[in-house]
Formats: sequence, C-alpha cells, structure tokens
Amino acid sequence: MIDGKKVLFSGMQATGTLTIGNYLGALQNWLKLSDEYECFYSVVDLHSITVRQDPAELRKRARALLTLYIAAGLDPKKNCIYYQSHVSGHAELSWILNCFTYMGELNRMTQFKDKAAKHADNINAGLFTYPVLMAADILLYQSDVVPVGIDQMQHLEITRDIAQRFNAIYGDVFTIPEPYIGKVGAKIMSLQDPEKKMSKSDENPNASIYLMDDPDTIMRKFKRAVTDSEGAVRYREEQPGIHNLIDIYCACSNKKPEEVEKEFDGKGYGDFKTAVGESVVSVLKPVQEEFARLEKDKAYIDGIIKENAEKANYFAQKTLRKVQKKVGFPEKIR
Ligand code: ATP
Ligand code: LTN
Repeated sequence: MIDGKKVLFSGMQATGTLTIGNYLGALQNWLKLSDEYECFYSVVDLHSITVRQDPAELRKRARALLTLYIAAGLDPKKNCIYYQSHVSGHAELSWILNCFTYMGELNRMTQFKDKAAKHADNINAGLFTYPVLMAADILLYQSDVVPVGIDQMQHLEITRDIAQRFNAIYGDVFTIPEPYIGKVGAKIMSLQDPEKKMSKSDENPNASIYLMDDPDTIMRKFKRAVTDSEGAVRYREEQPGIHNLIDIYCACSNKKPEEVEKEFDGKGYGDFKTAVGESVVSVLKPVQEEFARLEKDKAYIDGIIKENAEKANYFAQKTLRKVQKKVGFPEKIR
C-alpha cells in the first residue's frame, strides 16, 4: 500500500516498435487501472540486453517507449514512469532472488525455450534468469497487481512462487502479486498467421500493426490480413483470422463480438476489414499526435525521467533494505 492505494507494476521492453498487440493487451489496461492504483510503469531496459542490442538504437527506443507511455495517456505526475536501469535495486534484488530460485523452475519457462531457439548463438545466463529479474521488478515495489498479456502468466506464477518461498523462510516480506489479464485484447494474433501471437519482433512487417503506422499502411495491412474461405463474420475458434479481427475491432470500438456479428451479417470480409482498419486508425491517431508533440519537448521528458527515477528509487530502497536485513547482510555504517 502507498498512501492507502494498492500498488500496480508493469513494464515493457524497448525491443522493436510497439504493435497494437502491446497497446490493446497491455497499455490500454494500464490506462484503465491507473486511477485506482499507485502505479509503476517501467521501461525494462535491463531485460532488453538479454538479447544483443545496438546501444544507440536501444537508447533511442527506450526513450521513445517512455514517451509513448505518456502519449498513450498515462499521467507521469500520478504514475511513476521510469527506466529500470535508473533504479539499481532491480539488479540488487534480482541477485538475492536468484539464490531462491531453482534451475528446474527456470528450465520450464516457455519464453526461455522460445528465445533460446531464436537466438541459438547467444543463450546467455541473463536470458535464463530473466524471470527472476522480472520477479524482482514486481516484488521491489510490493506490488498487488500486475497487468500483462496472457503470454506472461508463467512469469507471474514463478514470481508468486519465489515470493511465497522467501516469505515462508523470513516472514511476510513480500506482497504476493496477482496477475491482471484484460477481457479484450489479451492475445492479439499475427495478421499473416492467426495461430501466432502478433509480436514486435516478427520479421514480416505485414503481420503486425505498429503504433506509428500511418492510416494508409494500417488499411493496407488489414486488407491483406489472412482470413478464410467461409465468407461469414462469425466469432468462432474455427475462423482464427476473423476471430482475431473481431477481437481487435471490439477492443478499439468497445463493441461486443455478438454486436459485430450482427453488424456484418450478410456482408463480405472487405467491408469488415475496412471497419476494423478505421477503428484502429481512430484509436491510434490521438496517440501518434501526442507522441509527435511530446518528442519535441526534451526538457519536459527529461524532467519526468529525473523525478520519477527518484520516486522509484525511494520505494525500491525501502524494500531492498528490509530484504538485505532479512538475509543477513550487515547494516551500513552511516
Ligand atoms: P517480442 O516480440 O520482443 O518478444 P512482444 O511484442 O511479445 O515482444 P513484450 O515486450 O514481450 O512484447 O510485451 C509487452 C506487453 O505486451 C506484455 O504485457 C505482453 O503480454 C503484451 N503483449 C505482447 N504481445 C501481445 C499480443 N499479441 N496480444 C496481447 N498482448 C500482448
Ligand atoms: N517480461 C515482460 C516485461 C516485463 C514485465 C516486468 C511485465 C519485465 N518485467 C514486470 C510485468 C511486470 C515482457 O516481456 N512482456
């Protein structure tokens, strides 16, 4: 609890350009929850280097991501928006938690298996212990709730296991966090292969709608989206392409799948795809405009970065000191 409010933590990696999957699956929920909770939204740059990065590019993307959090509507005076690397407590707690995490547990992580297969030339220890750093992110702020997409559930479960294990030995040190999965948009699929998650690292640019795509590009990508030969706009598992487009449309227009089925009853996929494209364009337009405005205001963004790093450090240190004492580190002489 901070000032009588429950705590929320979430983060995103600055790898690649954000897609509407990230926006609908994560950011949109962050917005919905930001009044109710004391929120920490991090640009998790420590996580990013588990995969090789170009330093200048990473710096640029991290700043763009932080700016995007604000452009999407998160008020940086109320929400703590900051770079993970500006708060050393993440790495420090992560080390301690590494000593409370089993190899067997980490071996089961599907994201590790996927990423190891994708980066076979660089299966580093950081990639393996990535979930422990994620647990540290969450536990450092005594978070109650963590809004993520479904793909991150396994990491949330291991976070809870590590916290419970630690608490069982040392008493109630950590709050046990709950995942928050949004009702709509929890898993947006690729436009080119609806069996696969839409991902910012997809090699085919037609598979994803990027947050900064212009209206023509968005409309074109939806026109090319893979569907089926059924010819009916129905919300059924057997039509994964259409199912995905309905999910996107619902998330962007606040409609229900049944309403969408009715709206397009007897109409072709062409009309439907146009409507989906237009709904996405209208959701992204204000975000893009605000991003362009904020990007130019260097002093304002710099101020936010400084202020929020201080705030995050303050709360991080509180937990860290408690944990260090529990595990038996000597107190600092001041
Ligand atoms: P990468 O391709 O680099 O692995 P990603 O696109 O999967 O990245 P992440 O940085 O791993 O994105 O995720 C950021 C947040 O967005 C997480 O909360 C994640 O669950 C959510 N998310 C990512 N992709 C989707 C998607 N297709 N649908 C819904 N939510 C998503
Ligand atoms: N692993 C997450 C990003 C992430 C995160 C977190 C999300 C790192 N630390 C803490 C929620 C809470 C991802 O790849 N999407």
